[in-house]
Amino acid sequence: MTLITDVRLRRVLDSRGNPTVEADVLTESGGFGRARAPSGASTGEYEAIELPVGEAIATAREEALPRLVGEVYAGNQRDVDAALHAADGTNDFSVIGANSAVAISMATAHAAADVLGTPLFQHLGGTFRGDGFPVPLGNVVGGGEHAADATDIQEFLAVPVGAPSVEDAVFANAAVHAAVADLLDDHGIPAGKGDEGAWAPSIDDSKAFELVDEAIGVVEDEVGFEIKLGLDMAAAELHQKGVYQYSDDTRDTDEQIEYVAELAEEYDLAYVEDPLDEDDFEGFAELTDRVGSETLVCGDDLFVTNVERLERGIDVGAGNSILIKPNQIGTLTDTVEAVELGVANGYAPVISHRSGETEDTTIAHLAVATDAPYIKTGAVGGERTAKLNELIRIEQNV
Ligand code: 2PG
Ligand code: MG
Repeated sequence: MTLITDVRLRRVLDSRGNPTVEADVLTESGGFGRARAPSGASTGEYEAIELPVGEAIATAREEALPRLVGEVYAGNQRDVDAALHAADGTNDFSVIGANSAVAISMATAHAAADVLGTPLFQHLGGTFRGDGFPVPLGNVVGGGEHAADATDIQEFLAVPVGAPSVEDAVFANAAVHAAVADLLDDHGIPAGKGDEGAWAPSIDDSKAFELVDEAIGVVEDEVGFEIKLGLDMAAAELHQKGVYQYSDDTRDTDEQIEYVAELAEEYDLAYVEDPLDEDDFEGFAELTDRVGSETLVCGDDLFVTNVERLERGIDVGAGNSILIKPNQIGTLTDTVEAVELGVANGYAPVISHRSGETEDTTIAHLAVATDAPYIKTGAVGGERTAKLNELIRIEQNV
């Protein structure tokens, strides 16, 4: 039986050295699951609420555990997540914290998979899931909220669309990351790394385009398959007083749309995330109209993994892709509902890490379980390779 018999919550470290919530879930038959909440830096205004860790743990113990322990079967994920919602009582998890909620929700899924003796992706995806694997988007140069004194655009991503396997794709992204380092070195440009392990040199966006484009070309020649360029512009962070404020430039909405459309054309962008502010559904729609046949226009801060916001986007044609972050919405059930609504309406789901991460591998399983075409989880660094290496293992074991 999968009746939940214990939930243990504790404070552990994330990759930025901040505290985050870890949950252990135990079941009647000896099942065990463990998961950790990630944490964003460029968080969307409409995300579920991450509470200070001590408060999240205390209120979850008080409000959620009595509704879970001895009450709910770990194998019934919808019941587990409904209990978390009932314990919280708000629509943004502001009482027990989305950080406690997501850790418990994901840990319970791990415990249920353990009871069944099946890998998590199999438990979540079931026997009739597709047999595809997600293309990893690898962050190779970045700035914005993820590094001081670096690019305005938050993430320059390698997108190995032609890779014959996840393993080839993962190594291609690491090779682009290394090739960027060589080029920086050739140009005498020093660079540390940002929160997600991407290079964070003090260069402007146009120089970053030049270097990443060249690095991708070098690696494409080596590996013999196509690698494209993608971006997360995290434009809500640039948007101030009605304009997009770059280091050396200011763009109004029309100019921003024009700028992104030109970039899409010039660099043959496979992917652009959050090219406009998180409230600008119309701007997203206009850009999607212009470039959407060739480029995925993805809403992260725009949709925040929330079906109501996605429905609004679907109504006006804003974007053709949705970023999926379980901690933006708080439970696996809500997360999968956002994926399903997206897929049903032609929005490509991109399962994503956060800038603050742990060694948790749940999103790798979630991406395979939902047959997502893309996963965004960095290129290098232990908390990123935890997911990438798990994808390689899953690919070899199915
Ligand atoms: C994003 C993410 C992850 P953060 O904007 O997509 O890359 O960053 O977790 O800081 O929101
Ligand atoms: Mg983003």
